[in-house]
Amino acid sequence: MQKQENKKISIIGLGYVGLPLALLAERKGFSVCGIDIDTKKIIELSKGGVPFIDQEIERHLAKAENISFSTDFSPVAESSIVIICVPTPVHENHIPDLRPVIGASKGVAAHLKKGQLVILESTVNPGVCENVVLPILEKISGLHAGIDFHLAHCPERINPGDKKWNVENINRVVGSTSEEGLARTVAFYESITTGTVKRMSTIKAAEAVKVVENSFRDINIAFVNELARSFTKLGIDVVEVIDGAATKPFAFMAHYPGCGVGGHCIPVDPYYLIEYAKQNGFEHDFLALARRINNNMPHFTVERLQSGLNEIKRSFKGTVVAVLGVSYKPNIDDCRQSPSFDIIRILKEREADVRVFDPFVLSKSTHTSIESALCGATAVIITTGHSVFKELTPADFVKNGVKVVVDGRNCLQKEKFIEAGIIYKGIGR
Ligand code: SAJ
Repeated sequence: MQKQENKKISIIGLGYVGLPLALLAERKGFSVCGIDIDTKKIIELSKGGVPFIDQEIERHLAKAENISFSTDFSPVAESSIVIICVPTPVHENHIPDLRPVIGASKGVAAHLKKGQLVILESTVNPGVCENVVLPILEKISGLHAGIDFHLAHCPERINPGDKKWNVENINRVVGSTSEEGLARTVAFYESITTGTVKRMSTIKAAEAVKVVENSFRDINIAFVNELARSFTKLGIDVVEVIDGAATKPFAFMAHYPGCGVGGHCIPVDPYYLIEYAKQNGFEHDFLALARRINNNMPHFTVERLQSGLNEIKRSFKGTVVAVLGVSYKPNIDDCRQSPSFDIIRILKEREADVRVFDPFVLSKSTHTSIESALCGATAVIITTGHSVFKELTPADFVKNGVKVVVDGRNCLQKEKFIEAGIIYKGIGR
């Protein structure tokens, strides 16, 4: 007989993953307590404010009646299910940083009760649930996994800004250290989502799914980024070729070159697998090479600008360069691991006079409008494909005296810029 959950759940970590999940569970009839160590965030949420730009979340939060927010972990004791959704970044040296997961596990463990189900949604490499989270939960609570409480993993699949796939309809995979944990976790996600919920044979297999799906994306982006560098020498438009290859309805999945790979998933998750495999005696040469290729795209982008400045016999020193875009992908305000920061750093090292504008990230912009950023600039680098940048015409640049445009996201109409006499440099075209 399936244990009847008491409909109370705690969600630890209220970012892009935890907050949509908390609001979905509330809409599906659960009594939810959102827990986060960020006091400012909890105060804002308690007043109905959303700590990042997302109209959908704002709408759901305004209507939510059975949700509360807390900075301390004591509500965990009343919950039948506790879900950990904290970040899993990497250190500067690309070594996984599990401190948020460890901190959250300790917070949960201090209030863990018999019969509870703990689910980790954070993206981790295989082995973290059993070798890091489980020992903390057992040691601090004195309870035994698989007997007194259950531990499961259901990797998050939130895609910020995605209009089609969301927390309510995306398919999930689940693994657990016990049959009861698996059954309860599957039942929970089947009760709140319309997507499929796939049972994995082990919790390690569930952990491996997420790092594999995101490594898949990283290597495919590295493939087209390498093609972009090669085709620049060959004088072939790589975007045209990719679009040509994409007419093949099977065995090809289009990815596109750009000025770099940002975000909290794609440039991070492969390192979790690389490091774990290394600890177990295997070197992921291919994954590591893909990371090197993608990490080098900001340099390549600045080389493209160098090539354009050479045509007008200008050096970087003292040249006004406007960088349009800070967030790591279009029309959102998330700038974690954004390649824009590398490009800005390299330009400053080359002593260019750098301006920055991103309408979604004004806090990191030096200018407050496109016009003010372009006025008097000799060169522009588009680093984020925001819709508002895609709409820019050659006239917007010519009237401000811009001579060189580096299209870091291949989002402008190349031919029109060339016709207008602007030196256009794309990534692979
Ligand atoms: N990028 C490229 N070329 C591409 C695709 C992306 O250069 O063809 C760059 C983007 O500009 C960005 C970075 O890679 O800087 C990451 O882009 P992303 O579209 O992968 O966005 P993310 O990081 O939000 O990835 C999420 C992931 N979702 C989860 O981890 C749950 C990823 O698994 C999804 O595949 C991805 O969204 C998606 O498909 O949009």
